[in-house]
Formats: sequence, structure tokens, C-alpha cells
Amino acid sequence: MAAQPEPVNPQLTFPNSTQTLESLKNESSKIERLGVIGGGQLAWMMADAAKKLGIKLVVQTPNASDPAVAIAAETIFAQVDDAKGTATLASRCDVITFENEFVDLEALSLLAQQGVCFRPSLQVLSQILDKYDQRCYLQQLGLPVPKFVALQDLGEERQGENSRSQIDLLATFPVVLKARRHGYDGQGTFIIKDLDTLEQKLAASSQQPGHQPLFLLEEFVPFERELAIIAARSITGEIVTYPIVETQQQEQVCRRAIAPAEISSDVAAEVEAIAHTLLDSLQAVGVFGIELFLTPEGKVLINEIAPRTHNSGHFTLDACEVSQFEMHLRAVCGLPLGNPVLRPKVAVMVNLLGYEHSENDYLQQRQQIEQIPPAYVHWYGKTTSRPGRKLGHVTVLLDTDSRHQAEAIAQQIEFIWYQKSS
Ligand code: AIR
Repeated sequence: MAAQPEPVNPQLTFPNSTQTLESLKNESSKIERLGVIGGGQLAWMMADAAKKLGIKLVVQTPNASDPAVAIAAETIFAQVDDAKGTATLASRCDVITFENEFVDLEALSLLAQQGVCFRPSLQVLSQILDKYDQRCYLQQLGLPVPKFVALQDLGEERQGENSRSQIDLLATFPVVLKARRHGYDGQGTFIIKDLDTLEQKLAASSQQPGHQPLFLLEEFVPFERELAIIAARSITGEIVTYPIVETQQQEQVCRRAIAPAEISSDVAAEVEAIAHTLLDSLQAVGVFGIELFLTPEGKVLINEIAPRTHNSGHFTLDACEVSQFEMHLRAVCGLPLGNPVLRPKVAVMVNLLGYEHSENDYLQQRQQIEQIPPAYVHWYGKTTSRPGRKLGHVTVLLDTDSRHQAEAIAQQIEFIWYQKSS
């Protein structure tokens, strides 16, 4: 097992949920009701696996129109960061997991102290929910990350040992500015080309009502390719990893994922080793998504870790023996993990992203895409569309390893999907 770095967030201490009386009971008895914080597509896609494993999903989500309400055995209608809602959720299930990390960790820690079992544990989340803390944690583990510094405002917070690298970073535009918390799908991430723009961004954000986001500033990595790996760890420490995928993003939102990535066996081994080191050191339980950059020199750098199922693993629903959703349920319910093997030679996943403000269900376009054999269309049932919103995805399984064919099919799907906007 990898050495444990010091907690990056020592002010937050959480009981190790696997040591509570409640969880010892849970480990030895079958989990029948699993609580899920968040009711979006990631919870919705747990439905088939839950049915197969005989597990009832109890979902905490604010709106009746949220995708997972339709598949939940029971819904607690509350915001994701409403710990009172989570207390009710806890009373209705055996173990709680997450499909969404916009939670209030401090408030949840009171529940953990009362014996509520969270998987992954709050201790794990406290190391990685804040992107700066996450980077520090990875660096302490000796894992490769882009250069980074914490940044609140250019005039202050030039924190001790960080100031040198902060000045270095600021001297080499472009840089990437990221909100330390509550950013996803490109929201809260900005590629900044000069100091003026950086100052403007920070000034604008300090004028926003409500909480002021704290920022992480990092070097812009001129990557050759983006990669991702989905890894799962069970309560007994068993780890499985899925085939590494190549992801393609536009404006920081994932458009496509192709499995397996065309990379050398050395790069693949390095990425797998990163996944093992990270999950072991965190003593994580559940599925984690790890996004990485591959530089033109063949160097691997970790971009981001998500403590949950991940968009880059959606292909596993149709292409793998056991999907990432089933793997996650198996892990958090204390079951042995399954087989992550890819069945076709290649799987292509294309996101169906919103491109307008509308209440359309895009049935015609979906039906047209379904004609492409063998395309599996997953439609999340969201009632309103807005630009960039993930409305569904399509997976195509190929029995040829021709990259050209994979790209051509992805283009065909995108042509049908986005034709109305072009
Ligand atoms: N999600 C959570 N973190 C990142 C992502 N993409 C998923 C979860 C969440 C949903 O996106 O399933 O509930 C929110 O989607 P939307 O379209 O309502 O913003």
C-alpha cells in the first residue's frame, strides 16, 4: 500500500465510517437500501444495476423533474447540500453514496459522528473536493500534476512557499484559473491569456453576491491528448480499473470518449499505477474518475479526480461486462467487484449536449441516431435544455479497431444532433 500523506485538510476531521458500529453492522449484512445524494443522470444510470443487485435506491434531490426521481424507490426532496435532508435520507437507508460533490462536508460530518455510513467516506472527500487540496494531496503522494498555486486575489494571499511558483506561473501565460469548489463541466474554469484578464476575472468574481470563490491557478498544459481512467476500490481493498479512454472536450465540456485510448503500454501502465496508488492511499471505496493529460513528450499529468462515477466511463454501460454504475454499487454495498473487461474492440461515446434554451425532447433526432447500428442512445429525461447541459449520450460498439471509423461515427452522430444549431 502507498504511504499515507498528511491530511491536506487537518482542520476537518471525520470519523472513519468503516469503524462505526453502524457500518460494522452494514458490512456484515446485506445492504438493501442505498442512499444517493444527487438525482441527476449519474444517479439515474445506477437504476439497472440496482435492480440486478436487488438494491433499492433512495435519492436526495431538489426537483421532481430530476432524472433519478423516476427510478428511485423513494425520494427525499432537498438540495444536495441540505444536511437536514441527508439526515432524513440516512433514516431511510443503510449506506449513503454520492453522485454529485456539491455537498456541505462540515454539516455531514455531524451525521457521520452519529454513525451514518458514507461511502466514499467524508475523510476521502475532504482530501479532494477542494481542487487546491486535491492538488496538494496528489503532490504529497508524489503523483505528477501541473504546476499550481492557490490564489485569492493578486494583491494578497501570496502564501509563503507558493509565492515563487505563483510569480513563475504568472510570467507564463496562458494560465488556467479554476474555482476551488463547485465547478463542473467547464463552469468555474477559465483559460486566461494575460494579466489584465486575470485581474478582471478576479475583480468580477469578488463583486458577485454570496460567497467569493477561492481560486486555483495552474499552468496551461499544451497536451497532445486527454485521457481518463475509471477505477473502483472495494471495502476489502480490491481494486479494478477500466480500459483507459481518450476524451475530447470542447470549452472544457466532454464531447466524446473513445475506448481504448491509443497509447503505448508504458503510458497505460503509468496511468493504471496512478489509479492504484491514489485509491489505495485514500483508502477509497467506490468508483473514481481520474482525468489526465498526455503531453507531446509522452509525460502524464493528473488533471482532476472525481470521487464518483464519471462521464468518461459512460461507455461501460453498453461496452463492458460490468458497468461503472454496477461497479460503484458493488463497491459501496460491500460486494465483490465485477469484471471491467471491454467486450467490443472499440467503444465510442458521444455526449448529447444542449445547444439552445428549450423544452424540446428531441425525439426525432434521437430516433435518427438510433438508426446507426449498433448505437445505444441514453436519454436522461431532463425537461429543460440549455447550452452545454448534458441531456443524453450515445455509445457505439465497433468490431474493428479502425480509429478512422470511430471518428466517422462520432461525427455522424454529432451531425444529426447539432444540425439544428448549425
Ligand atoms: N454531475 C455531477 N457532477 C458532475 C456531473 N456531470 C451530474 C450529476 C448531477 C448532474 O450532473 O448527475 O446530478 C447535474 O446535471 P444538470 O444538467 O442538472 O446540471
